[in-house]
Amino acid sequence: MERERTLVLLKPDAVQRRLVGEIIRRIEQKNLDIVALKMIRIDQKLAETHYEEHREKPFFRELIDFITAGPVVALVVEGPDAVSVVRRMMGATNPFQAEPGTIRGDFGLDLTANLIHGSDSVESAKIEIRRFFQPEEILA
Ligand code: D4T
Repeated sequence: MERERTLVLLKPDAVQRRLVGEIIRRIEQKNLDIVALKMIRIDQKLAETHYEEHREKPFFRELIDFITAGPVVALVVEGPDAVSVVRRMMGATNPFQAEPGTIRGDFGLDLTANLIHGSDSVESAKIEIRRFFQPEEILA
């Protein structure tokens, strides 16, 4: 398995619902490495860049309002096949379809407030990690 890095965001609903510890516990329990971590506020500009691919979707405004509404916890997670391992731990985007045992399956009931973001490919992970972290914020 290739060692990969992926960007994880614990969205404002995860912070508000005090699920940060639970979600980080699952990442650690899986034996993935956390190589960077910080709590930030996503501003309008960063939110629109991050969700650029959804600009024309009907839910774009709602998504931007949601992700900028409160602090998020950003992490860089590393390990074998980390991108797809984290995606599988997250569960389906739609929490009604997310399997029990996944983060969204266990804790989510809302399509927009779906607790967690994880990069969807190694290429987008590289771009997203650069978007959220300075190189010196990430463990060598
Ligand atoms: P993110 O990007 O936040 O990790 O989510 P996913 O990768 O799992 O899902 P996505 O890019 O398809 O959707 C981005 C974001 O938009 C929200 N959303 C999605 C929404 O509010 N309404 C909708 O109808 C859809 C499809 C949820 C995640």
